[in-house]
Order: sequence, then structure tokens, then C-alpha cells
Amino acid sequence: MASSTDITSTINGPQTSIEYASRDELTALQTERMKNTLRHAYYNVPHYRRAFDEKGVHPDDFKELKDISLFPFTDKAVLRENYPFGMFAVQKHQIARIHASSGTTGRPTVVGYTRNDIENWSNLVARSLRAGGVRPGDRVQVTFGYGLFTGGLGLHYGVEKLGATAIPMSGGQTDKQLEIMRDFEPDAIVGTPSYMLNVLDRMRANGMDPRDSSIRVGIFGSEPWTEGMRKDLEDGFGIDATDIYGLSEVMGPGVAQECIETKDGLTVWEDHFYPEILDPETLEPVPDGELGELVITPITKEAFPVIRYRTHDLTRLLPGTARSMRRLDRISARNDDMIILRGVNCFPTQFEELITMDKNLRPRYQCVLTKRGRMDHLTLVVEHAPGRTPEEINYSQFNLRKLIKDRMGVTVDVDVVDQVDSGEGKAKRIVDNR
Ligand code: DLL
Repeated sequence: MASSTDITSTINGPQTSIEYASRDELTALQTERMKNTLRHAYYNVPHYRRAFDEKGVHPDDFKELKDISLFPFTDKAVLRENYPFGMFAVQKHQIARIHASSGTTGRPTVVGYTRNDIENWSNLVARSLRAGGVRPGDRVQVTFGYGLFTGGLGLHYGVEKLGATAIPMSGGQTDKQLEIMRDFEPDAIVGTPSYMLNVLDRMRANGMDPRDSSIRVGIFGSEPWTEGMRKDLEDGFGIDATDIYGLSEVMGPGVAQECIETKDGLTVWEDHFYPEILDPETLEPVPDGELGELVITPITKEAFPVIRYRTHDLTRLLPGTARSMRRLDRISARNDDMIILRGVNCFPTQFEELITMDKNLRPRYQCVLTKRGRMDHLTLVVEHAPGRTPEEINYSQFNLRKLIKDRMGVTVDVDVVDQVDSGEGKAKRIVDNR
């Protein structure tokens, strides 16, 4: 399998040359790596041999990138059926680490890494951090959970690989986070945007000015968020905030990262991942620039190759700007988070965008679904900013409902409350009481 030598210079150089490679160079590299990956999966994972044979395709049928469409998809169900280690392509003693995604229902999905996989992953996270404005020598407070979740350890190894200093706080313990932030003076912080909002509000509640903190940059992800939320966090902390994307089945954080100089969507590290955007209904490719489901094939993985993984994340592929590699538009939602109200499709982030337009409200919210007769009904429960008068709250409640009706064409109830618990990791945006 391919080695990581092409990206190790991330540590010292300003950026690696591969980030500026020509499209032709990238295509040649992706083609070569995809060939190896398809062979590796076919010969070492029984599921892939069966699935390829059933579809009547062989790794030798892959000649150029578009031939990937001949090969079968992989989804979460396949990973669950092969729980825990049935999808591993190397022997037990070659596995250096295991992670798992909790999954709200059913068995968790388990993923494995060889030492080389960890090396590649660390390099890609280091590259992501650098693209987001972190520099060697910086101190980075890591507030993603440590454990089976890939966020904490994934970021941690990347921070160390970059030559920066990791402060491994993990999630939660917000008062402790503030104390460490004050005493250790981190230059950067990483975590979920919803948790960063908690940190911001707790600082204010404790009489601290978040803009006085030592933090210069924030790298946030692991859940959908909006431009409105970016503005709240950037203005609140006085920082530059960028978006990091990834998923455990494909690697973990560091699949794509927004560059600080453009803040215009996330560069996919195409030397390690091949992205496709498909129509979620027909599973046919949509042209670059159009919205669809992201399907990813990692092309350098040893322990856990996955072919055409259906992420269920909705986004579009855009041409490169700050780097030659293509970008993903901000991931607006997962298609399983789509709410259909009287025929109109809505996503929680659409509500978030409108919530962030009102300074009486905080983007801490939940979409509560119930049945009214045979119809689905949505109540948007939103937190108000501290110290608001009942009149201001009433006004915002009325106004948001109207804004949602005008902009999105749906009727919902809005309930503005003192507190919405958005948790310490990924925020739970949908509560389904139907
Ligand atoms: O959330 C990995 C990660 C950790 C990414 C830290 C970024 C930072 P999973 O728990 O497997 O892995 O969840 C993956 O989270 O399919 C998306 O639905 C969502 N997601 C991740 N990053 C973003 C993002 C990690 N930047 C799932 N924007 C993915 C929107 C995101 N959604």
C-alpha cells in the first residue's frame, strides 16, 4: 500500500507540494491508489470478494477513475453485519488501534488502523490544522471526547505531528476547561461548534471576556453548523474559525478541512480520498457543484479499506481555491436528518441560520417532532440570550415563527426557553416524539 512519505514534510514546510499538485498529477495518484485499494479489499476482505463477484466486477476492470461506478457501495449495515472485526483486511497483530462509532441504534461500527494508517491519519490532521491556521509551537486545547470516538485521539495525534502542543482536555467539565484556558494560554481550540458555544456562554456567565482569551484560531466540526454560528463564535471569541470534516468509517477527522485564507468550504485531501456526489435517490452521479450525497473511498488505508462508503451527508463538490484539490461545500445536513413538513423538506441547519439572525436568541435549539392528527408537527425550542425581557422573548418568538414561514414556507411552533441542553459532544438537534 502507499506510504505516507509524501506528506511527512507537513511538519516543517509551509505546506506540502501535494496540496498544490496539478489535476493531472492528482488523477494519476488517485488512479494508482484506487487500483491498489480495490485489489486489497477484494483479496483480503471476504465481504468485498462476495460483493464484487455478485456484481460481476473485478479489480482489474478498474482502468480509470470513472470506472469506480462499476463497484458496489458500502453502508453502515454492511459494517454492522460484520461486527466486530469482519471487515478488517490485515491480521490481528497488525492492528495498532481500534475506534468505534457509538451509533444511536444497534451495534456500533468498529474500525481499525495499522501503524501506517495512524501515521497517515496524523499527517492529515496535522495538514488540516495547519490549513486552519495552527502553527508548530502553538498550544491546542482539544475538547473532543477521548475514547472510542475518533475526535479526541485523532486531533491529539495531529497536533503532536504538527509540532504543536496538545492539551488533552476531552469533552465536558466546562469550568475546568476555562481554568486551563486561563492558565495554559492555548493558541487554538478544537471541538464541536455547539460545545464551543457552551464554553463561550460559560465564560460570559463567569464574568470573563472571551475576547481576552489567548485563543487565536478555532477548528470546529463533527456536526453540521452554519455561517451564522461561525460569526457568533468568531465575534464572541475574537478568533478565526474553520470547519473540519471526517467520519470514523473512512478514517476520522481530517478527511476535509477549510483553509483559513479563504473560509469557503472544505478542501478534500484528494491524495487520500476519492469523493463522489450522487443523487441519493437514483445513486447516479450529479455534476460538480450540485447538491447530493457524499460517497467516499479512502485510497491509502491498510487495516480497514472501505469502497464507496455512503456517508448520507449532503454537500456539493466545488473546484479548488486555496489548494488545487476540490472543496466540499459546508455539510448542511445528513439526509437522515431531513424533516418533511407537509411536503416541504427542512433541515435543522436551516432553522439555525434564521436563529442566528436574532440577537435575542442563541443557536442552542432542538426540533421536537410530534403528531397532530395524522400530520407531523414541529416545535422549534430555542434558548434566549441571557437577560432578555419577557417582551423581547415574545417578540423573538413571534418573529422567528414568521421568518420561518416566509423563508422556508413551513408553519412551526416556536418556543423560546431559558435553557436548551445541547450536550458536550455532538448536539442532538432532533427529538422525535411521533
Ligand atoms: O465526527 C469525526 C470528526 C471528529 C470530524 C472531529 C471532525 C472533527 P463520526 O462520529 O463517525 O466521526 O461522525 C461522522 O459526523 O458523517 C457527519 O454527519 C458529521 N460531521 C463530521 N464533521 C462534520 C462537519 C466524526 N464539519 C459524521 N460538518 C459525519 C457537518 C459533520 N457534519
